[in-house]
Amino acid sequence: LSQDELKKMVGYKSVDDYVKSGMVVGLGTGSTAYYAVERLGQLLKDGTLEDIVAIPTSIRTKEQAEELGIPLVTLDTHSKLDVAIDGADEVDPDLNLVKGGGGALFREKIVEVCADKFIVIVDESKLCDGLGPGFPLPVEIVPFCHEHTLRTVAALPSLAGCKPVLRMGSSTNNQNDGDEIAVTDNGNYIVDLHFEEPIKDAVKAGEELKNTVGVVEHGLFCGMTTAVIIAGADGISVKEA
Ligand code: DER
Repeated sequence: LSQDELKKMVGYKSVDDYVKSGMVVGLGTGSTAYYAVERLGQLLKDGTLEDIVAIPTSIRTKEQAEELGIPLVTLDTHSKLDVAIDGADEVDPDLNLVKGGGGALFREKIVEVCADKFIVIVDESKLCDGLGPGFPLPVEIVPFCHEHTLRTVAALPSLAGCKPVLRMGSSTNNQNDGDEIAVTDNGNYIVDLHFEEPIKDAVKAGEELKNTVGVVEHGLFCGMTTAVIIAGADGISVKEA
């Protein structure tokens, strides 16, 4: 099975297993979450699901959901969600995550912290023993004096040894494929922190990042995951927190 087929499997299963009629559903961002949104659109269209409202975590997810006719609301009218479904860039054994590879980490986190259940959908390539080396940690920062904030973040004790790279080109991936600074849906910049060794204490690192003036949000999603649906060569497995 290709990686894309694995992503489709977990995307569809997350909606089949966790979304019921009448729910308020958070819609994640990225190539795996794309399939969960597609499945929700299908089940609404064929009448399997009814009376659903959804909250997108990025402009591109909002556009995909609109095309599928999924009724959309925002946190302003719906501060409590029944379930949110999203992908991840890395999942450690405690189900802590690195997210933000697609540049949507702020809107993802503000939505997903409001969900009773947060279901993470990944192919097995995202599993790791420790967060950091497998995928650089995205941190959203304000544009004002961003070099100063980049240096300040890189010097944080819990992030010792990281190499900060200001994301260039498209904000939706960290390929740095352009000569313009990438800008998020919220008008901010992203610094991707590259690590040789795993982050020792992800919770502490997250706290230090949030306490740094100039940092809007970071891609460490700790203690938020309800369950991870993992598609691998030998089938689908579910790990619950
Ligand atoms: O940017 C994000 O947070 C995405 O959810 C990312 O973590 C996973 O994207 P993928 O499903 O395309 O790998």
